Amino acid sequence: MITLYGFGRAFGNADPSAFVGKTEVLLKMSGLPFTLKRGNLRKSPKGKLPYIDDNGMVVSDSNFIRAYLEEKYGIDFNGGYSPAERAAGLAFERMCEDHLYWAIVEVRWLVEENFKAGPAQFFKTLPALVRPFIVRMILRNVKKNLHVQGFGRHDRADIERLAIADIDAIADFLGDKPYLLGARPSGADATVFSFLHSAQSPVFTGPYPAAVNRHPNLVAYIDRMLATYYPDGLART
Ligand SMILES: N[C@@H](CCC(=O)N[C@@H](CS)C(=O)NCC(=O)O)C(=O)O
Repeated sequence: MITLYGFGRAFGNADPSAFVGKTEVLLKMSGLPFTLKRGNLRKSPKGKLPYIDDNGMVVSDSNFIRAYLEEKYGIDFNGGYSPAERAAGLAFERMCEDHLYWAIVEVRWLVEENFKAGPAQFFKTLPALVRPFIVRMILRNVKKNLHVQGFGRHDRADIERLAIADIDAIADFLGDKPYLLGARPSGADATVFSFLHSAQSPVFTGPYPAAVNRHPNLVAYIDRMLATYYPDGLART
């Protein structure tokens, strides 16, 4: 039995981390039995979530989890698409994971009301005495990461322009196809759906929910993915 370690349901999404949400969809696509558990960053081999434990075999990072499922269980996430189509899918995945992701981090962690409505919840269980100190330290780290990545050097309006261009590009590429690459879902949908659903979360103020919702094809796509992979809703299974 495979156990997927994530952060748990939150913000109307499968997980506050779109990487965990992506991995959950990949596991659902695979048809393999799995359970979800709350992970501990200190126990994660790479200090991040998600990771899986498959009868003692621990694999971290959504991309390596996908590769593991392909190699160990012969799961085909390619959806029968051509190499060129899959290459386009991979480019959109990378755009979500390494570009759009950082705008989502910025709006959730550095906009005060969003931080209070969202990430602050993660620290509720810390003793009140040390909580402000730890929160300040973590926020400093988030800012440092954004600076190193580059988005932290732009003002918010410019970050928003970059991220909205990503969302618009996904909408343009999706067009009237049911799934990113065509009539059938593929591994790229696990990623693109999960990041769009994160951007769409109404818990957070800012332009991203509207940037998703003004594209009827993206809204329909998210709803289609939810209906397919979460037919019982997002209650914890
Ligand atoms: N490349 C990784 C990225 C995973 C990742 O960035 N996870 C974040 C949550 S979105 C995390 O665990 N961050 C905790 C930390 O950096 O301390 C993957 O594809 O799984």
